[in-house]
Amino acid sequence: MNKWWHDKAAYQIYPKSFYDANGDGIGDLQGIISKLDYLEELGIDIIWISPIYKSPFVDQGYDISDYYEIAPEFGTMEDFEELLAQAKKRGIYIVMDLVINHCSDQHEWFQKALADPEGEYADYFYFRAGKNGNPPSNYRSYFGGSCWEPVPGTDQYYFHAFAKEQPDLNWENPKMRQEIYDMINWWLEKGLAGFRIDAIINIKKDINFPDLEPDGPDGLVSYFRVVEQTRGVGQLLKDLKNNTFAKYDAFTVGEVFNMHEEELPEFIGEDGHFSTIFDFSAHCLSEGEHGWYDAPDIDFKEWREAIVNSQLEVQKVGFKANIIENHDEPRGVSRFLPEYARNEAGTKMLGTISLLLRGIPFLYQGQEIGMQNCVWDSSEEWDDISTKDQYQVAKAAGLSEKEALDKCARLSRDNARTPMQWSGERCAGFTQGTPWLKVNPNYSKINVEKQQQEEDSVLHYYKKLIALRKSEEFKEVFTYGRFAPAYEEQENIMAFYRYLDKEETASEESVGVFHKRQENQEPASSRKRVLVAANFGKDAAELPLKCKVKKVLLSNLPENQAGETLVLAGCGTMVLECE
Ligand code: TEU
Ligand code: CA
Repeated sequence: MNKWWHDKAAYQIYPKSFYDANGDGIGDLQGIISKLDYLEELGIDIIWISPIYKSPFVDQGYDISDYYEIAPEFGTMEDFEELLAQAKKRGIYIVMDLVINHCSDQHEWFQKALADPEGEYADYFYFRAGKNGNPPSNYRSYFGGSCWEPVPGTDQYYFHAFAKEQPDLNWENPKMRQEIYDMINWWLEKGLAGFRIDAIINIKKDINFPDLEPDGPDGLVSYFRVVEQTRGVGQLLKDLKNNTFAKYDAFTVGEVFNMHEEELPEFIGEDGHFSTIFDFSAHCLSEGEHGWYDAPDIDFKEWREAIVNSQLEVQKVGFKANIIENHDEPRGVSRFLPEYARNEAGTKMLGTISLLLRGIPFLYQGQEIGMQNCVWDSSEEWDDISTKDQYQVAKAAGLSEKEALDKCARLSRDNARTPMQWSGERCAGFTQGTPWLKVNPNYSKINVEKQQQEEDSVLHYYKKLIALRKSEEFKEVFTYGRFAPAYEEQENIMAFYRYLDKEETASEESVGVFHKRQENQEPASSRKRVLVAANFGKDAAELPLKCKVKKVLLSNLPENQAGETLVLAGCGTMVLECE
């Protein structure tokens, strides 16, 4: 069945770094409101805003101390309601971040739990006695150290998968669940379109917390491994959906890592737990065995294969949300493009692939101008809790300070969190005050104002790309059209067809009738067919054309040509309508 969000383009805002309207160095809600016209012009339909709830900001708002309050750093509830109304006027939907695996240790529930370990709020969390002076189990939290934090003056510990200031909520407790459901419904009543759901796979625990085989010299095992072995999250997710999202036809996008692949239909099928989940298959390629310090660089062929495989699997079932980057990931241009391609042409090429894949495109703030990783001169410049931990891990593994800095700079979450580059003015026009995080020094070259003036800028290209995807003529093929990889035998080419079969109606296609794996299938009887091709190589490539070109829909370089053959300049990309 077709859904209202299938053909939408989404944009993630990291509020702290988007735009500071009052000069305190921190982005805010009024800042977002003042940029709505910009987003509308870009062609954005859905905005996901990273957490804006009250928080001590140990993990930049992913540690919520009051789910019903707006953080004063960002503004007031009135500002938020104004944002909703202003967005609505422009036909833009607002999606908030839902962080319900854990809350802040400053949340009233946790404070009450600490004050009365026998009381009802203790059961909102996981408190357990230690084992012979050790924590209850040997799990390493995502941000380093044990998952168990001792409660002073007792033999008890509490569980946290992330920072110790982010105690995990006990999802086995129906009372706790009901409080969360009430909160979600309260926000949906306000007129939210839905939620991006944080770290949700973690909510299911094996409440016996068995020790597992250690995977590091600290004698601990990554919590990632623990989650892999945990079953039964589905029941919790069903309950969550039925009590909340389902009643509002809300759009939900799950942040789901290490799901069991066979569960994909349960997650995003017709009646799935979520509308969609992010596709992290390319991002997972740079997972290090022990941390960021031993993380491999991206290899083009592996990257292509990861995306192709994911597309082929997902289209049998539903839609994933496609991203190049987000607030936890380095900038895509610096990560997925070879060095020679980290320029305007390469940036456009990467954007073309990402936005025309089958799925819901999510842009991250600054992606539309091709923002890149920052140059970090010292570890002191970092704010992010995860980066700081990874830096320590790297040094503990024997890397020098310089080596550890370089390794962590590649993957630091702060790369995506540097302030949005609005102009060539002081602090990239982000703030009149002192920005809370370093501004990327390349802002004089890469900024919105400059790109608005240049006709063939990355920004204008992104506008065209989104407009093409949403155009009356091509909306159907880009939304519901099948994906079939092309030119996989070519060294440096990432290419695919999107096509609509003659017999099928769009709605049949959307429910996932693609049972067979369509490897390199040349669509013979399509009623609409588009070829998207990109040359990630340095030199030009000439490819045989297997279809007759009806129209060039997009091209990033004047040297690209589509005639008898397809000629793509180095970092060239073209979008062609085929006969
Ligand atoms: O991220 C969940 C997640 O799995 C991350 O730990 C990811 O692996 C990590 O960022 C890599 O360094 C979500 C949020 O997106 C993230 O910003 C939060 O820090 C985290 O949850 C805790 O809420
Ligand atoms: Ca501000």
